[in-house]
Amino acid sequence: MTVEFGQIPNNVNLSDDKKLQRALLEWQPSFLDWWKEMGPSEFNADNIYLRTAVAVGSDGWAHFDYVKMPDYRWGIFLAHPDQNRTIQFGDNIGKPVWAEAPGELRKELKRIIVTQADTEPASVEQQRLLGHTAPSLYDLRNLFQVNVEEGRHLWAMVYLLHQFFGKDGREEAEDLLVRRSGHADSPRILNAFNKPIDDWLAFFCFAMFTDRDGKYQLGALAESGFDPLARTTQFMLTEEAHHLFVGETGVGRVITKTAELMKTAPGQDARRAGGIPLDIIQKYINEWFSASLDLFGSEDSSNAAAYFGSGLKGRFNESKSPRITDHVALEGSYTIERPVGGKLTKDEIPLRRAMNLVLRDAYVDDCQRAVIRWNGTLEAAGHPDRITLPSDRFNRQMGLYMGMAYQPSGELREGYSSKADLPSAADLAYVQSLMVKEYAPGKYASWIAAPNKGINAQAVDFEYVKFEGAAK
Ligand code: BYC
Repeated sequence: MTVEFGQIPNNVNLSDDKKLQRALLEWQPSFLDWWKEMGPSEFNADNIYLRTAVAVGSDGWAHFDYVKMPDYRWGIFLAHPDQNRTIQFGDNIGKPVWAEAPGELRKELKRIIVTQADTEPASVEQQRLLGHTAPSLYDLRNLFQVNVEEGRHLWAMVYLLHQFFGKDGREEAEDLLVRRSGHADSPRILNAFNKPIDDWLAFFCFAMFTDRDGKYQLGALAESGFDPLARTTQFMLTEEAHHLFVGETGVGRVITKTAELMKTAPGQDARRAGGIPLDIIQKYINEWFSASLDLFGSEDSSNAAAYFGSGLKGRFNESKSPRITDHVALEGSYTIERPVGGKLTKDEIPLRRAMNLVLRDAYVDDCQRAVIRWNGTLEAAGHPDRITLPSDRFNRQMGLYMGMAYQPSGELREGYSSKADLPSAADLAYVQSLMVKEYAPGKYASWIAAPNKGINAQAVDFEYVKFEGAAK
């Protein structure tokens, strides 16, 4: 059931909980100030065709209407409780799930929630200026949908901090609005969220690869023995699917257009027909895939073992996948390739210590599926070129291969710098030169194909944004 409390739609009985009400009402103005300062610049007066969650059921979570972004109702929704739910993995397997944060796990839980929470406003900050160069109204609307939902996900995490972590939680919630993406003194916690996203190809790669880390991290937290976290992240995942769609189809539409332009452009050079050449697309993929692998943490991690052992963070689909049969994971091992003296040496580590890697493997398979689909487009267009994912050793800033000279092929080459296979200043400048806004309904910029279908069964030339304000 959904209950309105002021402007905060929720299914957490907010109207009965005076203390929580007070805390959230104190935080709300700071959030709105942050949104106005750091959210999409200059579009706050425009009417955007947005999906708003007004309840968790199938009839309520996808309500579409024109909304001005500052009026978006950032609600707090948890998936329905399962009264008989027990912990599904680790040392506490079979015990009832926790309705409160257990004292001995409080520090770790808070750290996981703060890390998750921090990514949500960070991504909005990274994408702040993109609206000015949107390749279509359809894409502009999708950007804003992603932005407001990241805002809602921040609310979801802030609810957990306020409700279960007392004064510490309230302080952390304030700090979430103080750190800034890319700030020299007060940056966001995880590296990928401090990288600039200055053009739409970077945005699509971010939504494809970095948001997809979100899917897997949220999926692992949806298994948590801390029930409020599990239920919060379960509902976040329903919204996350659209973000991944925006990323995967966004990169796909760029490739489709490039393949089309290569057919007619002189020398098959998409650039000469206003498109983005495949080698630049590949470099963007190299950049965002490798940065997103870093988000899984170290391949060999005592933190990951502790989170799994205590029941805080499981594997993706831990309780649902028929392929996972051992939920204690004290006996298995995982063979990693450790770089020793310039060579890769096989090393068996206890399975629990490899939980970041197990989660990452599922992620990489998912990314590979999208790459196969993109390559299908190239094949159908008769082009021999193919997109590939770089090796997991390429361009790493975290873990076993951090700072080493591995090429995208996975080979080590002395003197090699990953810069050679990342977008150069000239590549970035070229892509930037294509970033010109296209705000006429049904029109798409030169470098991207129109989508196959519109949003919520609307046409691709639907007026997804009605301009009222300065941005027009
Ligand atoms: N950058 O044992 P280790 C999303 C730190 S995306 C900087 O290797 P652990 C979204 C780590 O904190 C999903 N520092 O890693 C997407 C630790 O520090 P301490 C976000 C890093 O702890 C798009 C040290 O290195 N959610 O939702 O097993 C748009 C060694 O740690 C990084 C989560 O991440 C890094 N990349 O795993 C919007 C879930 N990686 O303890 C939203 C919550 C590690 O030495 N987070 N470090 O000070 C976690 O579960 C874990 O903290 C991590 C790291 C998976 C991130």
